[in-house]
Amino acid sequence: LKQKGVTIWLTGLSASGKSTIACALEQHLLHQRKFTYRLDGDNIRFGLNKDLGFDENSRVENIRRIGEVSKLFADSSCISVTAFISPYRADRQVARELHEKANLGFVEVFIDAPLSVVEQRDPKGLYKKARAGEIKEFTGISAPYEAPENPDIHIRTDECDVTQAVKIITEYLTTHNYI
Ligand code: GGZ
Repeated sequence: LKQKGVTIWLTGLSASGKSTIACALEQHLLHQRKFTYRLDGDNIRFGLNKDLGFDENSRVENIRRIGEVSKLFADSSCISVTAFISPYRADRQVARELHEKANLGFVEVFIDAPLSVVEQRDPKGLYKKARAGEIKEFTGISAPYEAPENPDIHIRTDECDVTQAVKIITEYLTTHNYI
């Protein structure tokens, strides 16, 4: 394999566009014959992490395990793409250090959309429920989101579409010799 292992770590609020961009990025890379695997709520929170909820300790443990699993995929020379809110800066830093200690790439991508915009989108009605107090500790409403201060890539999804987002990420991967 010519491929170098790397994790593309997407972070951002619920409904910011992480999953949509992760899916499109995965498709794009697979079409380029790059060995790629996507980790998201569907294959992690319903499987490995189904014992975890959304209180602070659970989120820390959620992200710790995802950091470890994404590292294993990267170690197998895969491009692993993760799409989790990952609200705490320190936890994202732990995931980065895990990769860097193993000489694997780690690219933090801030999927940025203002709270007003994601609340407007509200595709699953979760923000509405959070405002009504029906969901406790909801990120952005009643639980913190610590935005990256120095992300490797910053994508504003209220200003660019999915195709542009994929292009920004793949150009970064090319420039940094990951693909
Ligand atoms: C945030 C929640 C919550 C709470 C359920 N806070 O938009 P979604 O629905 O499909 O994605 C959100 C997902 C967040 O899970 P993560 O594993 O990415 O979170 S973290 O990294 O913080 O551990 C949302 C849904 O789960 N969801 N309750 N209280 N999002």
